[in-house]
Amino acid sequence: MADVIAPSAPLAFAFASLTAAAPVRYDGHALVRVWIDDARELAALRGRVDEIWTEHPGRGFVDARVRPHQLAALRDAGVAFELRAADLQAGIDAERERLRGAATPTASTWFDDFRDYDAIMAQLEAMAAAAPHRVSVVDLGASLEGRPIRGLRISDAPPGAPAVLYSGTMHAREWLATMATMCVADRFATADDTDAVVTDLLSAIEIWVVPVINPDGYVISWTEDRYWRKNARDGYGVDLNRNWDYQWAVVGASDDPYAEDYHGPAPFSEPESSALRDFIVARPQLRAHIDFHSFSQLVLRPWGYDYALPPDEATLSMLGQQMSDAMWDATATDYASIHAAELYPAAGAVDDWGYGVQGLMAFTIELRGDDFVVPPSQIGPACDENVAAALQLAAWVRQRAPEPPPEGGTTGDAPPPDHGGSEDGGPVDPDGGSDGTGEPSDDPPGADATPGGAALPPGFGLGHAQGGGCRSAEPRAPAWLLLVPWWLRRRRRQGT
Ligand code: 0X9
Ligand code: ZN
Repeated sequence: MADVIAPSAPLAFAFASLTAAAPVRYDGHALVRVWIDDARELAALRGRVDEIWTEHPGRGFVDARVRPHQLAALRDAGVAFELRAADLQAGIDAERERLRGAATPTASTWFDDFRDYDAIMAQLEAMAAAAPHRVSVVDLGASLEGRPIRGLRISDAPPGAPAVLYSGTMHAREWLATMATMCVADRFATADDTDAVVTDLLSAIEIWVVPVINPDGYVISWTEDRYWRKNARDGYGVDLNRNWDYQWAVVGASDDPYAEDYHGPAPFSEPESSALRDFIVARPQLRAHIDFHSFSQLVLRPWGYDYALPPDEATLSMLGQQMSDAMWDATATDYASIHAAELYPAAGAVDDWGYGVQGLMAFTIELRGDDFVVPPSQIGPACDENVAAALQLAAWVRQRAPEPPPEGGTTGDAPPPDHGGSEDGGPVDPDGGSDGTGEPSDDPPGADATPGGAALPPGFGLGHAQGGGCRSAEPRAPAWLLLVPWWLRRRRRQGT
């Protein structure tokens, strides 16, 4: 997986959340990097490790967490590996110690380190209080344990203007993704008149940000088990990114409640996924979505449940590559733009539902890093590159939005609520057709669609191959230009 799943792993996790007193420990658990040549080798490795954390399409390195006896067994079996971390608990302890000693953050130090659920909720309130004309708090509902799932609307445009959604923390332990989502909110919420790019975006479109979709899981990862991934369902948890009602459970998801990719008893069985679904359905003005995860440095686009090309492949691949290019321009960090299924086929994720049912240009971005525990020095660059991606996608929505009324003019009617980013976007049949026959749709959602349903072999690398062509298709604002005003303001705030 970015974090994939050994079926044997999660008993420790289940036990952990039932016994809230002592946090789960990972003493002697190691992080190993193993070179994999093919799917057969990957399957063999799965049986030898506790949990695979990163996977890449085709040949390449796989990072896995192993228990002490598994490390010894790998050595005995002559498996060649690189020991990346000998004791994961040491990293967890150091992080906990650092966070315990941290001073209460101020406005200028808020992004200097990771923040817990309460701090994030308070920061959302603070952002709204600081710019009430532009920023408002929205409640999507409550988690299983009753915590609010909260977000922001950031816009100067009339309600119902074309909109983009940025979300994070579907998976609890992916703290860098939480912070990057907050950075996106901060970039939009704190823009002043000198920030022409964001000011223009906000004049015409709505920005919605939901940084913590899985509040209970996030709290568990702070208090009980640093590597908790799922929600808090009955001590074992449901993987919220396998719980969406599009090709639910067909592949890459487990029916074992103790598996890390447990899909739940039914689609939308969980209040957290249902809350985000209801939020999206109630806002037909949404055109595009990024769900932030970590880690593997990837821009993933539909489909994730199958290697078939989506009807809007041309648009999705162009946008994915534009975001990848913007990220490279921001920090010289390479995020490969690929189909989600190329990482590994997995169904029931929010991106496939967002695109397949709602017609959104829906992406999953897997952030940088080689562990879920990363030094806080990673927050700045992760923010820079992901804010660049977020602005890139927003610019695409902006290009299709009606011009805002002139200063002092009437606001006019809200734009018509059509679905999706592409002009005639709409629901896509799970089988690739709109008539239930399983045939490719005659009437695909995207104006620039390629034929749907063409099966591709795994690891075909289309994202890379097609990427260059996108640049000429749609001009892209240079990422460094987009980041300049923010960087200037940040320096001002920090007094440097
Ligand atoms: O497996 C996931 O849910 C995501 N990776 S993670 O390591 N953060 O868990 C990737 C989801 C990609 N989208 C689809 N497969 N549809
Ligand atoms: Zn994730």
